[in-house]
Amino acid sequence: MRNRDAVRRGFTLIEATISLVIVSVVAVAGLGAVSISRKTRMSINDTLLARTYADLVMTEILSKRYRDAAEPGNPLGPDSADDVLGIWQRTADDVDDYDGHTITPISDMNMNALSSGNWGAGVAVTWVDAVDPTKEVSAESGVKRITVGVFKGDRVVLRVSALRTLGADMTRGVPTP
Ligand SMILES: [Ca+2]
Ligand SMILES: [Ca+2]
Repeated sequence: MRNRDAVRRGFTLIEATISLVIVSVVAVAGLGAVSISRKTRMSINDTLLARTYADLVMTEILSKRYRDAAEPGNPLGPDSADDVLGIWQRTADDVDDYDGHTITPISDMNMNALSSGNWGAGVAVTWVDAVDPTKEVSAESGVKRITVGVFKGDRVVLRVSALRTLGADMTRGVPTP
């Protein structure tokens, strides 16, 4: 009888140990799941925020004319009256004035910050083939591809591209130089 009690106590101890191990394994697995879900949530939030920033920057660029009114024959980039130090976004008046610029933090046309300092956007503008816009060309083609890459710190979160045609200025009533 005493022996059976001892055996029972022994089993109970083993059972308790096993269940403690199981509980710890479950707890560790649970912590992993919480941490993955927080990472996933942060990544989704970053993507949504980056999308919003990309839209803001792209909308601003697309509101400008296709090419400079005073110097329509210029290569891509800022023209002589653009790119005034410190207020270049205010003086940019055609889409390719943004080429090569980095906007950090994300700011509106009046250069008011819309994001924290670790967010920014880099812009590239190229001429592309009018029939196949995936092909870059080195001379005026009537179509420009604008690419906005939004980054957080040193990580590019997303890139968006839009096409802008010379013809679009005419349909919008903007005199075409
Ligand atoms: Ca310009
Ligand atoms: Ca320009």
